[in-house]
Amino acid sequence: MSHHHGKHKGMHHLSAHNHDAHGWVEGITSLKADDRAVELLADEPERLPGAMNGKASASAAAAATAAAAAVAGQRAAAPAGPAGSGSADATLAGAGNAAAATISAAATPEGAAAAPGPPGAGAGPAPGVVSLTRPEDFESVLQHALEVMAAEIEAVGEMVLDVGAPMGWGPVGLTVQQLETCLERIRAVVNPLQVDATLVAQRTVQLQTATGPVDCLTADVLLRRRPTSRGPLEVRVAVIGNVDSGKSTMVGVLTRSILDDGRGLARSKVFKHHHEETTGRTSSIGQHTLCLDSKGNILNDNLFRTQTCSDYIARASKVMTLVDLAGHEKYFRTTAYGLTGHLPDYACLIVGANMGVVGMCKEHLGVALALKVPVFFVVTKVDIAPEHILKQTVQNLASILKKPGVKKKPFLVKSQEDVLLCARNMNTDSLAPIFLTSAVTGKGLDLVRLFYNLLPQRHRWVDKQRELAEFVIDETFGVPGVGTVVAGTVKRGVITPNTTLLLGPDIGDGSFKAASIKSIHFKRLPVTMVVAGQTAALALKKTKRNQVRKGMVLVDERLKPCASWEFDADIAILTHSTTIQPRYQAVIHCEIIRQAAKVVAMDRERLRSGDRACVRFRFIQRPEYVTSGTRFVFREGRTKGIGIVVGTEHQPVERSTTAAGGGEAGAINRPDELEADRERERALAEVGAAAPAGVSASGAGGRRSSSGGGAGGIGGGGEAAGAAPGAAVAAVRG
Ligand SMILES: Nc1nc2c(ncn2[C@@H]2O[C@H](COP(=O)(O)OP(=O)(O)O)[C@@H](O)[C@H]2O)c(=O)[nH]1
Ligand SMILES: [Mg+2]
Repeated sequence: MSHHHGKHKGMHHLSAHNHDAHGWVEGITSLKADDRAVELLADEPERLPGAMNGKASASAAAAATAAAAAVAGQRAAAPAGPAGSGSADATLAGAGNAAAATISAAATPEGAAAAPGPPGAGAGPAPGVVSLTRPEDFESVLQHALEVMAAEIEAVGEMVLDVGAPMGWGPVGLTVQQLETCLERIRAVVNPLQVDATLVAQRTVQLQTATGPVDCLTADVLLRRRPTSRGPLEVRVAVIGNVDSGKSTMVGVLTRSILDDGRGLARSKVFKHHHEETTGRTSSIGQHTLCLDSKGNILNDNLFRTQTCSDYIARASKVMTLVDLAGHEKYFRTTAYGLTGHLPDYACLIVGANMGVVGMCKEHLGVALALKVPVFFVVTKVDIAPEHILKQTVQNLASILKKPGVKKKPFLVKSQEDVLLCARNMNTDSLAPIFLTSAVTGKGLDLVRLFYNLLPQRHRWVDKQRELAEFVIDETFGVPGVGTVVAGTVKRGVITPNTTLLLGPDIGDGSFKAASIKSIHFKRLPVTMVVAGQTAALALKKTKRNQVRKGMVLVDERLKPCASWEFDADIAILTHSTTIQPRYQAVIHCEIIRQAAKVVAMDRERLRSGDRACVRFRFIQRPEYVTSGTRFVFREGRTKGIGIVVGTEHQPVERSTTAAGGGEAGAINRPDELEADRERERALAEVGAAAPAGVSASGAGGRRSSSGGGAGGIGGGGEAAGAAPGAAVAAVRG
């Protein structure tokens, strides 16, 4: 790593061309390690257990993190010589050594505790010493691993097993015969579950044991379910980057199995049909599909067309939806929407090797980081970039990624082995894989394809599938002969035809009304069910087109949905051009919601760059369906910030139950009360001081209040707020 601390001329050269108009990357990269905002960026409320390995999940997660840290740590030196390619400098044994060295620094406390320590190594370094599974334990270790695997594959539908590796799956230290046994037994277990097991890679590694080095075998085995009635697994990737960096071209070459000519050939293939496809629609976003079968084959060939892809979908076990921001990437709202609207699993930042990290590239990266969408990087056009420029581009990227507010490990992907490691650890969001490619010569595309193939879903949707249904609408159409169709993403639960859900908030009064599902399409293929994690188009019975809009939801009535005028959020400010105080107003970009809101209460008096606080926002135009745990970004002029919803007026943050009782909470779902609430809002705007009880800091005409006592803890609560987000605001409302 030490290589990188030197100054790179290239950075200065490239930053001269930077115009990250809104300064998202600057906002994040200028944070200091001890700024409170960093915590919000680093929070991981939905951290996955180590889903892709067969070990008990805690240690699998620890192992995954450790392995990522290890290899990334070791390979962090790679960007120093990116162009001078592929000297296989990182042997797996070497990675193992680095693992031991980095675990203590990088792993979380419980991770470190769970990591299997080599016997006799104690706390001391003894790097890379592993203990092999004893022959008499082989059967029981294998049997246990198979049981864990069977449960997991049933649940999630896809896994990549790291067979025989020290922190991987099953017995460690395999002979040829033992590996053969493992593979046979795996197949025997998964076959009845309608799952295929495919050997992706196999290699000999030298493991250091207490008695000396031993050559052993390891293998990466892809398990993937054959097509079922639940439809394919879907993984969504937002393709982001500066205009002309090669985004549409990359989507074209990947989904059509073609090469580009450097003059827009691949892009035109994607566009030509895309245009027909979207006739009558006003979508600024193009969705393209990469279909994968249960054996890991890519089904897309040069006959693939997005608008007639249903036969490909029917054969697919997994589909990657590539969301291309099309020609509108210069609008912030498109960027924000592209990165939250369809709940993307990952973002793929395309960087033109010859152009570097410039223009909207930085803004897109910043917003992805702010929303905590894990990013991987495809540096393209290496065919036309001089070597020193390519080097600068990669170095510049690497230096951004290592800043305190970002803290990602840049990892130059050079081999199949690297791809496997990155795919396995991508959902931990600590690794930043970088691919070097050309859409014209095809360089690096095989690795990118393999990576897409193996990328797991980021969220453990199987858990969400057990919850009550929630469908987020992002587009609406009137289809002749069918009626009103809404397109969007299943966020929770399972949806089948003929179920009735509540549709809302109503455009007029914020209410929820019954709507029943007539039929369901998954990517143009009629299906009998869609599940959490999939996008879908739902035809609604007896619902008029003008009753639906983007931003509404369909939810199970047992959830008793309410539209919220107000929500509490844990926020952080990224830029210092302004201070934020009550009555501050900003546009909130939260999944499909885009609306101005203003701060009506906060737990400290003012906020500057790098600060964190808990605030209550209030929408200006209409109430929205907002749920806790959702991340958002907000912006007003040059001020920008990030946040996470922690409660609404109906479901205030924890510990607020006593404080928030009273008349206001929970009352807003009735139309008359909505109107009353609007009245209150108008009155408030006019008088400018008559704040409702408990939000006194928002009064006083927006000037900084010396309110002290009257604020009931608003001013002084700053320190406590970080520890108990939202508590202060809730208390204030009492
Ligand atoms: N030489 C070369 N040209 C490329 C490559 N990738 C894209 N291009 C060209 O770059 C131009 C812009 O690409 P496009 O995909 O439209 O960029 P977008 O605006 O990011 O979607 C097109 O003329 C492409 O043919 C590449 O790897 N090598
Ligand atoms: Mg484009």
